[in-house]
Amino acid sequence: MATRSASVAASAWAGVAAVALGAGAGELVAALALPTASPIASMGAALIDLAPPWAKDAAIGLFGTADKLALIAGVVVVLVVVAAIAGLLEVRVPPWGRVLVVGLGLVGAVVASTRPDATGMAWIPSAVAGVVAAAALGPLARRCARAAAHAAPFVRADPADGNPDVAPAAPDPASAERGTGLDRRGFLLWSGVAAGAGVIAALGGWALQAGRQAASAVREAIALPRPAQTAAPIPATADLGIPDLAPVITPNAEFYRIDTALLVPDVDPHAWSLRIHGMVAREVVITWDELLALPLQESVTTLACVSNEVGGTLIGNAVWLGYPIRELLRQAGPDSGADMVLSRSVDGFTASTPLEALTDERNAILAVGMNGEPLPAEHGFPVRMVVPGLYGYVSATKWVTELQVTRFDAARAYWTDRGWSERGPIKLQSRIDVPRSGRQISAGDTVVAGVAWQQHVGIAAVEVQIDDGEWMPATLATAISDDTWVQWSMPWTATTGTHTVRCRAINARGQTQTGEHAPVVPDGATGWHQIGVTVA
Ligand SMILES: Nc1nc2c(c(=O)[nH]1)N[C@H]1C(S)=C(S)[C@@H](COP(=O)(O)O)O[C@H]1N2
Ligand SMILES: [Mo]
Repeated sequence: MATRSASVAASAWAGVAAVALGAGAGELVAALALPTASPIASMGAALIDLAPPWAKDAAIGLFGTADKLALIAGVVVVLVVVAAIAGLLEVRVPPWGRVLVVGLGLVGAVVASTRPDATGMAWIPSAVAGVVAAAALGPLARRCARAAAHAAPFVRADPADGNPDVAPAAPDPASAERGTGLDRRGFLLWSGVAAGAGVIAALGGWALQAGRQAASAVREAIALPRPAQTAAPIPATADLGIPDLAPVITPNAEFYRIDTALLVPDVDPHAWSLRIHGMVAREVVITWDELLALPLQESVTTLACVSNEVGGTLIGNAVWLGYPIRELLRQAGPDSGADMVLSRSVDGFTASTPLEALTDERNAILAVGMNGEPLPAEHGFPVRMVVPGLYGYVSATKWVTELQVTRFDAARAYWTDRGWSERGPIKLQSRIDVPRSGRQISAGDTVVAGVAWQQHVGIAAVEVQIDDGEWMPATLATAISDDTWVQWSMPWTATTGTHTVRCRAINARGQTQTGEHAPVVPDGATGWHQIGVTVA
């Protein structure tokens, strides 16, 4: 009798330990990669939405400001109950416990991916939770069953063994004790490890999230100073307003993101400083407050990634607020022998920028603002570099903390050590956005449109070719400046059938974009963007 009831508690505990491990794994995955998809938090949020108003009021009345915590606790209690049931099922009628646990993960996945702020991958943490819990539940339940079996008053015969001497033998109380003790201890050990790891993972994930929220609160509290020098207003004619055509200014939320940071660096601006050193007459150190006190300038610069394939989307255009790097370098006084600045970020990434690009007349800046707000964390908060005319990997260091004035023959940057060119001037490129590649359109009057760029050189014209016809001139929108991309469009009377549409740009120096294909490695792709269109 005693063993029976002990095994009810033990089976339930097996379920709780397995689900704790799974939930912890799910919370950690969410914290690391998908911050809005925490399985427990999304279930809690869904409960709030489902709860009738009186229940919400009652909960707030009961728990006061701790209502969020109470909600999480409520979800945890429900999880513990379901987990205990899963444990009982798995010990007695496998695999039903695992089925229940996987079902629980599925419910979590559905809830997380139907939250208003859900991303396409929001189901992953809950799926991970369900799979990990199920994988742990199987072995834990078997150990639990074994411990209970050995604790039974008679040693059962192994049917495959069939040794007549063993089966009916009276139990040796000492050995039964020993077996029970070992099995029980093994079960307790493994279930304890599972539950402990789960709790630690969940708490670690939550701590990480809390830290990140604190960082974003710091960012939100920042009021950037007004620019001492504003950018010229963006001409209304810079954006053709064509649906599906990339807007001339890329909203921050849509701006491409490329970096080597597994976790977005969390930099406290008040602890931040930038040090300019190396081949200089005197070191310069500037703090956040000192930087913000300088006369900041607005500039519009298009940023592009060297890994952008022909027709790719690793490019964006923003209004930046920052201070000219030129001025800071002047204070430091570079040696005449220096020809490169190695910028370093808080996470160790480095970029090699020609000294000239940082000292000539262009808008090479230490940026603090992007499209009217402090830099988003993933775009380099609190300070990054923006340099017109160079690919990001040799110029656009995010979370920048150091500028080392040096020489190309004396130092190498992060990507240079990995097969990429030490210099990365932007290549002349153009892209077709409309019609979307592979999209079917209807015959008749339509429009072909896209963007073209070669920052700090400028675009003079764009031409379009339908099938193997003549190259025809597109109309350019008003360029914001030579440092930005420019939209273009061309009317097209589309005839039924399938067509190939190509584009190429001509830069302000009169050079035509080459049709010769080059891969992105080592210094940027070339070739004409071409799309297939079906006209019905
Ligand atoms: N610290 C740091 N800065 C970095 C990188 C990086 O990996 N780490 N990547 C660079 C590259 S390759 C590009 S294309 C741009 C991209 O900037 P974005 O993510 O703001 O679009 O950042 C640059 N700055
Ligand atoms: Mo890049």
